[in-house]
Amino acid sequence: MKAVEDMPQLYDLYFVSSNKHKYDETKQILKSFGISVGFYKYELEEIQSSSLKLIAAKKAFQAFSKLKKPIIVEDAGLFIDSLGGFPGPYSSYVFKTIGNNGILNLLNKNRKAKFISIIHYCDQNCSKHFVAEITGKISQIQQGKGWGYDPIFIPKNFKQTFAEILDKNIVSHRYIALKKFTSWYLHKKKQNDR
Ligand code: ITT
Repeated sequence: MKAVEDMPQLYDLYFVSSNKHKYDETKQILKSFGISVGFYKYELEEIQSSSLKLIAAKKAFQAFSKLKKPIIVEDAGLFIDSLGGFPGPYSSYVFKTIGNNGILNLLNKNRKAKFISIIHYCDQNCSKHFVAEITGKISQIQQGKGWGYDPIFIPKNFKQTFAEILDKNIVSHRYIALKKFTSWYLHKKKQNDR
């Protein structure tokens, strides 16, 4: 188990992940909703499943049982229409193996794709998930310097990839899922504070 970033400050909520890019985006998005979130960098075991929801739920239970504090985890994936939804739940492995050029080499005319994000919250009393997706298409070549699939994903109504646009954190799958989480979480906090 690695150290918590930003210690010694303690947070009411932690994002547990091995992926610092996801944390950086989550931190920025939640900050815009007035929520502070700490980072617990941890390699969560990812079960083999075709269901992002199930993968996210298992990650959340692992994370909570390690940290014993309110946590969120995320399972995200890129789903490409002409590849029957591939890489989907295998997005992390596929990125590490064939990468963006490997994906580009598999595609022909139909380039429709979507990103899905599942944010899963867990504390000692409660377990809840929030789902979001953003549709778009895969670019012809890699464009821009971003992490993961950002240089090849062009969201609907945009001409540039996630790696090139400044607005990623106000339109992305992660933003939409975290926005849903936020309205639930703030309501729950208000009720608990009464
Ligand atoms: P944790 O499970 O430890 O949180 P991970 O990197 O495995 O980290 P995911 O399973 O959620 O996270 O995501 C799978 C992969 O999908 C991720 O490694 C990236 O390559 C890609 N990905 C997810 N969201 C992305 C985004 O917003 N932009 C670009 N690529 C993304």
